[in-house]
Amino acid sequence: MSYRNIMKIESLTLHHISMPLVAPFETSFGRETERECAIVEIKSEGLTGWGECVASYNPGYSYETTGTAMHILKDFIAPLILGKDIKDALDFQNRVEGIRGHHLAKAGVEMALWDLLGKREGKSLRQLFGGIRDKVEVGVSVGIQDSPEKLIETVAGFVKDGYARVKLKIKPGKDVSFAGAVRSAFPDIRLQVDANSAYSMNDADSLKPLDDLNLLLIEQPLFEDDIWDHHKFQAKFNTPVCLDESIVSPRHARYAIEMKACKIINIKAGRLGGLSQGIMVHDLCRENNMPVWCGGMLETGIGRASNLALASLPNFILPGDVSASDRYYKRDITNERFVLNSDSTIDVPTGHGLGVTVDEDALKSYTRERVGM
Ligand code: OSB
Ligand code: MG
Repeated sequence: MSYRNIMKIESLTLHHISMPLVAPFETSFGRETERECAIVEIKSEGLTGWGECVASYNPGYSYETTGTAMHILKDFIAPLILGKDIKDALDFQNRVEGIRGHHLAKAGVEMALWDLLGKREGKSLRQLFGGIRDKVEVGVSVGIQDSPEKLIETVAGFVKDGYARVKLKIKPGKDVSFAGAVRSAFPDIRLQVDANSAYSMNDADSLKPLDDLNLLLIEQPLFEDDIWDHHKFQAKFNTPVCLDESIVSPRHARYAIEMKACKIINIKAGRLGGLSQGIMVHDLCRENNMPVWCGGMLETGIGRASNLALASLPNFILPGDVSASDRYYKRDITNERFVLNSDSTIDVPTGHGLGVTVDEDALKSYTRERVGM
């Protein structure tokens, strides 16, 4: 990581946007047809940095929502950085340390600061992070469908598109039989499931048949704030447990490693409070021989660019939930669109900073509220 430059923060603009998804996305906590987020725009010495706060309209994945994030960004984070000289991501983290939680809000600003840093230094985020890959392996996260037949049909479409790894969202009643049907239809595909905290330890026995489906991992079966029961769950399963929601800081990653609560961690910079924290979790897992992969939050081209840069680090061993732009949006807010290569990879951006430019007309057309400071 680079911690050299000083940036005078001259203005901060928040764009609360809502974008139609190409298809509804259903998880154990709800169904989305529109994706909301807050885009952060920071101006400093003639440059503009962009960031994406991935909080969505409802508190289903995280307690944060786009609404709470707008509030925390405007009333608490902005005053700590406006008109100030910010050295780097860690300097920013120190300044916002007194704000408890609200990691998604913090991460949106940290991303914009990285974009500015890269633009100032003439380097890509990948270069600033020390990433080793120019393209990263990716998969697709498939929402819950009405029937196993519909799920197989949806998965078949993505396999045809070239995705070599598929993640199935599961919930009670749509788990073992749905995943089993996909496994039978696609015996060789790399397959994994994500429960988004829909179960408790009482369900472990009924989920046990998942162990026979040759899955890469079972993601976040239990409560979003739990680590200990995941240890007990992991002890019952041969399939690696992967934690998403439960790992909200490098400290929590250490707890999970020490408690043997999982064998894999899904890294999302938003959930952890910023890209710097994502890199720390990556480094900690690497030292402990625990593979990681890059999670997704249905990002726009801005967040997608940052995920690709992060996933270029060496211990991102499993394919990420970073699919091509056309899997999410007909019209994105970046001029650049990300496409799937024939080997199920996506190229890591090479331009300065995030390496993407914003389509201001598209941004405006999706904006519900704009707050300039
Ligand atoms: O748990 O990984 C998750 C989307 C929203 C909230 C939580 C999750 C997800 C995904 C989508 O799985 C991954 C993607 O961006 O394609
Ligand atoms: Mg998840």
